[in-house]
Amino acid sequence: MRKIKLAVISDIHGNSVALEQVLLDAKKNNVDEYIFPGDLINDLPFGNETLELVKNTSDYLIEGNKEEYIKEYNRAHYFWNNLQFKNIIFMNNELSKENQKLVCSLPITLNLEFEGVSFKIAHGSPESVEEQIHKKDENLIDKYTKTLKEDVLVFGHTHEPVWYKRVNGKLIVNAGCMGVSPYYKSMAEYIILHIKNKEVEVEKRLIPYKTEIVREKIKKCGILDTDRVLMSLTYAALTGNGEIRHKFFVDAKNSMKERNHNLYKSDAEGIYKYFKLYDDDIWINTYNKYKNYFEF
Ligand SMILES: [Mn+2]
Repeated sequence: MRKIKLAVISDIHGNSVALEQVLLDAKKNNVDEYIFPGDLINDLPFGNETLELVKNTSDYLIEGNKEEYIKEYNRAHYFWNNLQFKNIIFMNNELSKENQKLVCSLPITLNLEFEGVSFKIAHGSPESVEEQIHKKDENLIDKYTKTLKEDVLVFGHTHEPVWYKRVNGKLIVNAGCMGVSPYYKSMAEYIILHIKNKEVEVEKRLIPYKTEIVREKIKKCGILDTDRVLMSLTYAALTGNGEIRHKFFVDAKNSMKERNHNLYKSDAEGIYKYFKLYDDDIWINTYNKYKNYFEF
């Protein structure tokens, strides 16, 4: 049987600058097939560039929660006034008609087979784009490996560094976060799966790229006129300043608790059900508190 290499590139989040370097690295490594398990676009505003690269590379694409937000915005039956939604609305308006159509028609999961090994590809979990399976979630890992029909489950979404385990006779792989990982500085993470004789080996790859280019593109594209907060938080993550981003969210969450508001609207459906929503004044006040540490 032939040896085959699969690149899995998850959670790009619009970081076309990092994606270019990752694709070059995969090409150098003679990768045969590419799989993109969702969150292709949002939070960085380079969605069209990202989707052009992705479309020209592979047909194995699924949606993440970020694509689901664009879909929901186009269904248009919620209020979209919160500052946190500015980023989604900006991206929706920037997307070409063709890319918007693509984003709104992506499948939720994919079943693939290579050289006799079967794969289930999901964003969050096989049941939901929003569910998170962390490395420590033994019960969830047990549940999904027990019910899995395929040999391998591949997903992302949690933005943890890459991890994988063999449980209940299955291989479960979190492919990490290529575009906005808070665990590295100016580095993009992805994996290459090596398949030979029905065995799968996981290789983590960490690829350097220039965050200064990302910074200049953010300044140029117009997003800062509508959203400085999420851009500052995102840029902090990819430049190794995850600590300040973490402090921001701890503070904002505490402020919400003090007001006795829930971050989720438990009686709502769609985006309001699973989007962590902070009151606008808390969002802005917390940003102002840490402004000196942020890039934008
Ligand atoms: Mn996600």
